[in-house]
Amino acid sequence: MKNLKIAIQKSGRLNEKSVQLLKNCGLDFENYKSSLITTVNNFNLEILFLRDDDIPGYVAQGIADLGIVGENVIDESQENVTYLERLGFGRCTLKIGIPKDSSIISLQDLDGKAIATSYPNILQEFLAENNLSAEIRQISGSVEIAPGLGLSDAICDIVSTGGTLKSNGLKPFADVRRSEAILIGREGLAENPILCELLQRVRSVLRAKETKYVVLNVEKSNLSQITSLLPGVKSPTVVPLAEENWVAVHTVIPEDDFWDKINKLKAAGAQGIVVMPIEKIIL
Ligand code: PRT
Ligand code: ZN
Repeated sequence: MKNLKIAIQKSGRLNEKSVQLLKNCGLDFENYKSSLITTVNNFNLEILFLRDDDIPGYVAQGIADLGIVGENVIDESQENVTYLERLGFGRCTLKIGIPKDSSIISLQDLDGKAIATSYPNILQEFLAENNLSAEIRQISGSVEIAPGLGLSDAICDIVSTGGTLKSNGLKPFADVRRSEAILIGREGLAENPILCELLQRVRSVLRAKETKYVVLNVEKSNLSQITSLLPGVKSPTVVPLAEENWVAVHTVIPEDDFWDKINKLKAAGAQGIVVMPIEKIIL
C-alpha cells in the first residue's frame, strides 16, 4: 500500500507534542532535527518536517496527505483542508490588544483605527462580522511593539499567558478566535485504510489522556455507595482482598472532575487510592 505523508512543524511550539503524539500512537521513527523527511519503520507513513505556515498549503495541494497545525494558521491560509481531529494541545487565543492607557473602550472605538497583525485574513473577517472598518497593518513578527513605535493603535496577535502583552505595555481587549492544534487531511482521503488506522490510534491516545486509572480499597459494606459514584463506567472491576470484608475497586475516572470525584470517593469510605496514567483506550 502506498505510504501516506504527514506534515508536522519542524521546530517550534507544536513540534514536540506532534512528535510525541505520533510516538504514542506506536509509530517508530527517527526524529533527527536535520532531516526534512523520515519514514516510519512500522507503519505506512512518512513524516515531513515543515514551517507551520506551509502545512495547510502542502495538504491542500496533496503534497502531504495529512498535517498537524494550529487552527490559526489554517484559517489564515484560507486553504481547503478537512479537519480530522482536534488535538487538545497548542491552545491559544488570537486577541486584539491595546495599550494600557488606550482610549479604546468599546469594539466600535476600533472604527478608523490601525491594527497591526500577522493575521490579516482572520482580522478582516472579525472586523466584517462586527461591522468595523479599521485599517489592517500587516507585519510579519514582533507585532507587540507596533503601538509603542506609533505604527498602530492596537494589535491582533496570539496570546497564551498574556505575559508578552503585559511586558509591552498592552492589555487584552477582545477575543478574535480560539485555536488549538488540528489534524488535517487533504480532500478525498476519508476511506483510506491507513488513515482509518491512524485515526483510531490518535483517538485512543487522546481518550486515554482525558482519563485516569484508579484502584481503591473499600469495605464491602460501602461498596454500593462507591460504585454509585462511578457513572459512565459499565461495571467497575471488584476484586476481593486478603482481608475479609474488603475489596479493591478498579475504575477509570475522567480528568475534568477528577478531584471532586476522588474527594467524594474518600468520603464514601475509599482508602489506599492509587492513580495511574492510561496509555491508550481502545473502544
Ligand atoms: O517556524 P514556524 O513558522 O514553523 O513557527 P512559528 O514561529 O510561526 O510558530 P510557533 O512555533 O511560535 O507557534 C506555532 C503555533 O503554536 C501557533 O501557530 C499557534 O497555533 C500555537 N501557539 C500556542 C502559539 C502560542 N501558543 C504563543 N503563545 N503561537 C505563538 N505564541 C506567541 C505569540 O505570537 C506571542 O508572541 O507567544 C507570544 C504570546 O505568548 P504569551 O504566553 O506571552 O501570551
Ligand atoms: Zn510560522
